[in-house]
Amino acid sequence: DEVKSALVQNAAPYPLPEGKRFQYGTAGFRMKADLGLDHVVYAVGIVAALRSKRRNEATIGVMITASHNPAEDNGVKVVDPMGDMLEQEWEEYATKLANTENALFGDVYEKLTNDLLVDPVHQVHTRKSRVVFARDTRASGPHLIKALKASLDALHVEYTDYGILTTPMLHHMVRCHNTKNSPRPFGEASEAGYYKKMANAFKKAMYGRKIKGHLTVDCANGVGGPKLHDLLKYLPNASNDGIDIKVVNDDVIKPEALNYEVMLSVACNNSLLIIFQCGADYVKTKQRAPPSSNAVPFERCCSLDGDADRIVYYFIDDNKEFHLLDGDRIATLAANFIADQARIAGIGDKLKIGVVQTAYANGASTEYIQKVMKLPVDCTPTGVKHLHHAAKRFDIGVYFEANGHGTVLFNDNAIDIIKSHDPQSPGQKHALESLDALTDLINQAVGDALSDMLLTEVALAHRAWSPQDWMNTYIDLPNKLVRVVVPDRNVFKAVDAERRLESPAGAQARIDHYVNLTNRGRAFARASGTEDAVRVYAEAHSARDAEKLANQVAEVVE
Ligand code: NG1
Ligand code: ZN
Repeated sequence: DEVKSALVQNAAPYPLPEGKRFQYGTAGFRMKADLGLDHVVYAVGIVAALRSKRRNEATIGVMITASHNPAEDNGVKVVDPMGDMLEQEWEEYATKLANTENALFGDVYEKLTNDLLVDPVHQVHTRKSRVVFARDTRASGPHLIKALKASLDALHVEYTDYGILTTPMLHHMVRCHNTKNSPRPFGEASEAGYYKKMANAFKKAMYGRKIKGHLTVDCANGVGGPKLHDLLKYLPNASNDGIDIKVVNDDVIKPEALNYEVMLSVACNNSLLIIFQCGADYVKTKQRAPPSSNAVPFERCCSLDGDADRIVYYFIDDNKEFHLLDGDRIATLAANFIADQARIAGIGDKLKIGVVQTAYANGASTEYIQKVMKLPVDCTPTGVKHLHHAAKRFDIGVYFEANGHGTVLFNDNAIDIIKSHDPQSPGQKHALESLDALTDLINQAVGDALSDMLLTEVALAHRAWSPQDWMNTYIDLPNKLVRVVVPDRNVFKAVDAERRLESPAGAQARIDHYVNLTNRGRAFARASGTEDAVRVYAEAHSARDAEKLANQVAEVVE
């Protein structure tokens, strides 16, 4: 019929490259942008349209980004109605469509329609699918958006193009659209709506407290830069009891600077361009500040990644030594603050508060949460969809990956208790109002660097903590992460939240052997979900032992 032939026709400029196999992974599809990603994006338009129909015309999101990866890369992922990641079962349909030749798009679409939308509720031709989409600042973005629109047009999808957004802002828009008429609307589905919601919540959550000194934010020369500048227009500034933010690495005019900083060095009449990396991924993996950073000792600094869904904090001490406050630290700070407010508000015993981590969380953070904060900890496989899912099992679930991707989820029970509890004192009232503001300040759809940054600032201000005070809560175990290139990473099958290898046979026993010989040793190996490699993590009481253990485990998998 008409739709089938339009699907084939509109695909013409976006052929399936020969000899490539695409797979929807932890972060959707991600690759060099000019190696056929436009074909993949075209296919993802079809997935989004089908998904919208399947969910009774709910609005589905499509985000074009490759986060912290190089500027030549790009990627695409689908956002489900509540702003979470595409349901796992559908990753397979996305993979199937992405590997479909243009001539067969009509047939595969028809087959998926018959398989997925058979019941009469999903009247394929009478009701429209709804999709919203956005992209980051990468140069390949506009061309990919064109490919996306081409398939959406073929299917007569009703869509909104949000232009350039951070990934979490797009998730926010999706959830706003789908909760418009619900008892708990998420907010206004516009950029201004997003900033206003966050700024108002920030003012309320601060409760007149002051933030000491200023915060330097490295935006990785990505989309977070312009969006943070916009957000600042809504936030009270330093002269107004607000927040004093210094924005660095906010150049999006040169898209090739994404995740990099370019410095001009002039010496002996020669000028030289020096290129360094920046952003959250660099800071976390290299354990050092971006080279251009000129922060003074004990000044708060943070880095976002290329699409502003990850954040890590750091500072240098008076010996210029670097100290990282990563996702584990943000999780403990947030959980501690929220649990405290709940106790002060008199609702602590009514709420089940917990923290969700992955095996990459530093063992010292896990011990601190369990033994000092006395909160339960859950461990899930890598990838935020697993953490997000597990966090829903708590009334208030705090989840973060060590690399700085995470958020806090409040379930209906928690929100009802916060909103309906009758305060018995001004102290209880303040704490309840702070908690209520946090439910808006925190982007509960997905991990959001801008939102997590304000949450961190609020928590530090309430405690009157310097970054050093925050650092002093526990001492990280020395650790080492190595990437091992292997002939076939698919032979590595991990179990028990990826903490143990089930195959190849015998590998785990050898890892256990080395771990048992190490003081406070813990180590694991797993196949990466985003790169063609195996990752080895090891920690121990000393840096030397952690390194040694990592090398021993790397030898086991090599
Ligand atoms: P892989 O490549 O599966 O280890 C990486 C990160 C994850 C997550 C995903 C998605 C580490 C060790 N792994 O996954 O935490 O962020 O990318 O982007 O940092
Ligand atoms: Zn990212």
